[in-house]
Amino acid sequence: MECGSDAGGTGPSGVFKKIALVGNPNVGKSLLFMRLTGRYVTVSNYPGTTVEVTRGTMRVGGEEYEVIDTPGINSLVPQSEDERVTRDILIDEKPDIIVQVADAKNVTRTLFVLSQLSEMQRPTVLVLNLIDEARSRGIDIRERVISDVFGIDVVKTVATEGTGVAQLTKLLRHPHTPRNPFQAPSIGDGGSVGSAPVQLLLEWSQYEDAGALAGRLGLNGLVSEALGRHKGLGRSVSRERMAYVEKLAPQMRVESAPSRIRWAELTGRWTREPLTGLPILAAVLAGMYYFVGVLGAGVLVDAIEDGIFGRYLTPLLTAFLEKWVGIQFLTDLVVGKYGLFSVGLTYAFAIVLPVVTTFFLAFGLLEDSGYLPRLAILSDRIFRLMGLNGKAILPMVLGLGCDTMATLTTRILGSRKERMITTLLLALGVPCSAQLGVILGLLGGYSVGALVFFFSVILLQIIIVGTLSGRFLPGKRSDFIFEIPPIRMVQWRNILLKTGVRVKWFLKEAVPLFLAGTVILFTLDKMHLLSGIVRAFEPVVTGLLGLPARTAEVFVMGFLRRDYGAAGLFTMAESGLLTLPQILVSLTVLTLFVPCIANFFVIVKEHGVARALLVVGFITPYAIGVGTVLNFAIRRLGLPF
Ligand SMILES: Nc1nc2c(ncn2[C@@H]2O[C@H](COP(=O)(O)OP(=O)(O)OP(=O)(O)O)[C@@H](O)[C@H]2O)c(=O)[nH]1
Ligand SMILES: [Mg+2]
Repeated sequence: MECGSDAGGTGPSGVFKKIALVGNPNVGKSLLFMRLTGRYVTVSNYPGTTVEVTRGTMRVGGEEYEVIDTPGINSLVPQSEDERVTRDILIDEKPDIIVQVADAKNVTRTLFVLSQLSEMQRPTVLVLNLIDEARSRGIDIRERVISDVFGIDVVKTVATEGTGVAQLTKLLRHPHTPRNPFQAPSIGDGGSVGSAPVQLLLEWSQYEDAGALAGRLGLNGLVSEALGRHKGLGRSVSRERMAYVEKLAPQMRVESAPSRIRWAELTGRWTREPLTGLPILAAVLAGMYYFVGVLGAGVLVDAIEDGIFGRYLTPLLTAFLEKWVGIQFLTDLVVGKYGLFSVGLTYAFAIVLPVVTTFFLAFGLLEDSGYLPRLAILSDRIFRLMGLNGKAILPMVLGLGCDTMATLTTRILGSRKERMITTLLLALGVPCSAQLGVILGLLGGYSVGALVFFFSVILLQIIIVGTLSGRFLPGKRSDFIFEIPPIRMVQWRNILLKTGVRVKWFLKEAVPLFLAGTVILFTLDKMHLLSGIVRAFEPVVTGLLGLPARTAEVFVMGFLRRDYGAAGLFTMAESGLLTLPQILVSLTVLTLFVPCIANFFVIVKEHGVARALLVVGFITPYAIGVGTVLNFAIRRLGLPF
């Protein structure tokens, strides 16, 4: 369901001791998790890759441990849903060892989290990762000083190369409980109740019931009393902690001149300035189009669909069934008009598979280079119109990979309103990888003008619905705080691995639904119900949308999965059943149309049944409305290209 993510594994039995990997976003926690446990998790170059917990196991000194990979945090005081997950693991699962993974380039952020973690009083090891990047920027960390101040072991690693991982495993045998050197001046000594994290509890009390949190930590009444005494000091404690850390950081870092010109930094800057950023964006989109639309949906689909399937597999299978089996019903079921092989498997393997494979390869490259989050800065102004901020671009762009996964990623957004709007816009207007590939292939075959026209119509809907919901939905916009990752040399191994996992997920997820859809169509057709359904939809499909009545079948397919519907349109267009205006209208309706089943269930999981039904209840008539307007507009005014 989660589109190639690794979430949902039950993990070990819970009898093992636990190690939690915790730290700032995008510092290499998941990569380190893979190195330690051998279990696959998604690794990408942007904050918010991990929004759910994954568990694996590793051996430390002959003993088995459960290792937990957590979402990144900027602070132990959560500002979004994913940060809360991590904080709650620390409170409720009381890990036996905390491994803080940190970005060696950013000592201040590292120390801020470390100073909060040290109040939890669990054995802790600090991993300074990304040492290679720190070195090339001339930053050296005096790990001995950190080790002395906090009383814990510190190890330097380069997770991409595995450097330092063996050393870390060794240190895990005897981890030390940190000392907490930070005393908030506004509380002074009066706040200390043994080793209880009173300061941290006060910080939490700004947003939550600190008494309840203390209870979950198993702390006694003395703590509640201390909290009562210092009520309202949470904000001062946070401020003082920051000031403390900022004073401490320079003692722990030595900076020299960077070792070489940072081309990556320059490119990174160019991608963010509108003057250079927009042409770069156009180039990226064109590259995507050639790779996915022309190579994937054109060359590869032709080779597989017409070549392998059309010339060899289908005729061979048909001949075999006719000659050796000789049961007409069976022949129809396998290779007929709604045959499991001729439609279900052909759509999946000959049309959608080449498209998703090329898409995921290209997308992996964009993810790991660090390009995607840069779009956040370019688009901040537009998103502000919609009651969001640029941070929302990340789930929106990830939706191009898979709307289901992207809906989960909305957890990185700061407010409930932002999550709801983004979820709605994802379900409404963001075509997922398979569908997008088919669209590129289909429209690209006509002209670039057709593509630009189509995406303008869709973007316009996103902006209209986004702006209206931004204005009328209750709630607020959160601040735009978003760490933009550096442009990085990509690791091809990671991209290939990620693509492999995603393609496998696609096959597991989509093929059964493609087959089920085909069986439904086959049965309806055999029972002579299909023509009835097509007729029932005729007023809408033919009357309002100006499409051939048979397109109703495609929309029925689209209910199951939008890419299944898109593949249906693709074959209809191939057989010359649709004109260009009809292709544009049908693709628009299908794109705006109901989210796929998996996406629907994730919306239910994240926002409840009522809101999920509301989303669908709004989107379906809206999609038909836009299709209708488009149909009449094109008829009246013609196409603008
Ligand atoms: N150069 C270099 N890149 C690294 C290193 N460790 C991780 N990376 C890259 O950093 C990026 C982030 O890695 P992840 O493992 O996804 O980071 P994370 O901490 O799990 O991120 P979130 O789940 O978003 O909090 C990826 O592009 C990695 O390839 C390292 O030591 N050196
Ligand atoms: Mg991660």
